[in-house]
Amino acid sequence: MKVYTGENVRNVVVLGHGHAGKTSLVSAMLYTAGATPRLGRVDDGSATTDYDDEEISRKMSIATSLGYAEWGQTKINFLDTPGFNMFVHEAKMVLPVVDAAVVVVDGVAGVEVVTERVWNYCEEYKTPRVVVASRMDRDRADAERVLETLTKAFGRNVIPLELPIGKEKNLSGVVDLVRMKAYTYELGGSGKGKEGEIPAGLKDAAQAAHERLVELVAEGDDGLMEKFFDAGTLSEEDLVPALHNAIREDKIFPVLFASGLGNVSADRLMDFIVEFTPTAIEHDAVRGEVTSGNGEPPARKESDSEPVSLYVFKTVSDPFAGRISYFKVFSGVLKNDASLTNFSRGSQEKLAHIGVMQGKTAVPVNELHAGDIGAVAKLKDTLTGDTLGDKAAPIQYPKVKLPEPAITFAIEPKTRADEDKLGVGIHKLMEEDAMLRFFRDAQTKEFLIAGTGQQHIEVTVSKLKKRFHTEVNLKAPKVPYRETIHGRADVQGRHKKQTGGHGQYGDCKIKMEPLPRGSEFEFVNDIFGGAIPRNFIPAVEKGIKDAAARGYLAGFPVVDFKVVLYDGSYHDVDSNDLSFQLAGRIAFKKAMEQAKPTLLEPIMAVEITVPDEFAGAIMGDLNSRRGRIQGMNNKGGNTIINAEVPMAEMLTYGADLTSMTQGRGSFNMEMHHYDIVPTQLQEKIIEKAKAERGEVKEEEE
Ligand SMILES: Nc1nc2c(ncn2[C@@H]2O[C@H](COP(=O)(O)OP(=O)(O)O)[C@@H](O)[C@H]2O)c(=O)[nH]1
Ligand SMILES: [Mg+2]
Repeated sequence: MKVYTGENVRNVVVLGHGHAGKTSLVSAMLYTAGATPRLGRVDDGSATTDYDDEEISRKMSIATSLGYAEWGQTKINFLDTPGFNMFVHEAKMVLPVVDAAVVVVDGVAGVEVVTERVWNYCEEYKTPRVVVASRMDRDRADAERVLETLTKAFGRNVIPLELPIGKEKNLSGVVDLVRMKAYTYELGGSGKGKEGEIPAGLKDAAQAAHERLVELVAEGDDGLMEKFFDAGTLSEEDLVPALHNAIREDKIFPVLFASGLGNVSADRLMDFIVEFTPTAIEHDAVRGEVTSGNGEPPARKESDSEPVSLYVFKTVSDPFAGRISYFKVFSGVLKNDASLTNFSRGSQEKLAHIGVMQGKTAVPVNELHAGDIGAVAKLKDTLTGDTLGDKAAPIQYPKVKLPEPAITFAIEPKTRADEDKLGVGIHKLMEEDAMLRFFRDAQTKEFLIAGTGQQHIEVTVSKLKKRFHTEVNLKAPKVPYRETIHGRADVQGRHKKQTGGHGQYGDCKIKMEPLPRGSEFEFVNDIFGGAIPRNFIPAVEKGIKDAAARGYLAGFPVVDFKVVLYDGSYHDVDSNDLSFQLAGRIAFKKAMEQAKPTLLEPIMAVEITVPDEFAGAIMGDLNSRRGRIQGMNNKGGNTIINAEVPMAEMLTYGADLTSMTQGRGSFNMEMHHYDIVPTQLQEKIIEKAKAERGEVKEEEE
């Protein structure tokens, strides 16, 4: 393969709502550029960038994958991302390594929920954007309406650079509004357009749109404004570079039209990317994070002449090839077989067999220059987010911040053999999936798996089965209830066993009182005059703590209470540590009887985003889940609801929200605080917990 230097590379992320046509559009470009022998299709599993088993069987992108097109002198690296709520963090994770974003919208629906989400990601990373309305060959595709939804959501700087020729299944091409030429295609053809004159019926509309474009470009540039006033228009020589700059500076967001499946205008889109989006090295220096001291963070220019450095933005765990690390060369030239330092972990790595990815296939290369993207297999301990480079010039590029997982399930291996394999499989999957968590709940002792939503967890379970031959069952997690007290108590706990031989004797008097939420446990020693010898006092405390951990009402840990030990007695011979532990335990139980015990439940802070039309139904539903609405905001057609809801009511919320909003809602939640369970619910929870525990009653001491 040819060697490309940064000015001849473009790194382009393809983003947008699920089913907008992203993967098909990438396939169309790859085919048109001659990278694939046939036009890959999502529907028959032949799309280059949807190659994973899960993606093929679900007909949707789940992870970001890469492909490249060699177009003229330029190599365009495409990063095809998933557009479903649950997987859209995959898109966010690649923003630090791209030069531009192709935001794909559906020609019928226009802007949708995830379109806005990814647009905001681009704002955060100041990524230049071009919008492509694809699937323009579908029934009811409508360029006017798509443009309306775009300007409504993102403002008047979203402006068409093309007009479609023909509608729906008669879509036959596009008019280029920069150079005022027409390009026509055969639906399902080679993707290479035939240049010609603008059809007579479109001339006026094209002229008007051209003038609007020229005005908008002139507005953003004082020098051009004068020329524009003098001449009433701008020449191509003035318009093209000004437009390039305006796009790079996020002042103008151009809109193009296409059909991925019909392969209309794929060549125009690649021409556009080459001409109008920034090259891979047309940036300010990339800043590292401060690693030591308090000076300026180190920075690197994206240039071949700087020391080599690269940032790993993705990891794939392939059952055959092992771990594959995807990276961007931010500076210097990476040679095959290089030995680099992993600055994030302080280890050395050998990069044998570097390559570039065409879907699932790695194409070997000898070197990669600053700005380019590549992949390498079998790094020892490099993970996503790590920076590697020349030992002499350490730097660490910032990692992408992701939200916390929204949903948790309990995960149970089906057999003993599955149990042995589960940990290994899940940890491999976690290497490639930044939003997957696996842990054991200290209180309920269950293994838990957390992710962005039900489907995310289902995909994980399916990967465990196919890749690691491990089968599991999923269940709603147990709610980690707790117990506490409302009232006070003053009791004596005495343990006495003095029949023959060596006896046991311990005796304590304690007061118990509630503490504010979150205080856990406090123990005060108020013994004067040696009623209990000093060395036995920790034993009393331990007895109480152990008993509290086992619970009183239903076996949940007792929290937020204070114990004052104020009196007791002992026996010179028979008293020992164990006796005082048992005395403490007995005292605790007696105190609980008096102190009005009650159950506490975890309350989650929940943030839900839904299109406005669903807001009413969602609020009503939250009410029925004992939720308390904390706030509501509107943003571009979406309502964001903040609420506090008991965890017990949210165990299946992912699936419920999907069915209530036709998949258009998303949510996030995290533990917020513990609160008292309403009395009418307590009895049920206690009975259920006792039944689960098999009601083993401790024998009375
Ligand atoms: N009619 C038509 N269908 C398309 C077009 N592009 C994609 N599709 C279909 O729309 C569905 C979603 O396409 P896909 O490329 O997977 O969308 P993505 O989720 O944005 O990657 C698939 O069934 C495609 O065959 C198009 O240009 N025209
Ligand atoms: Mg896709």
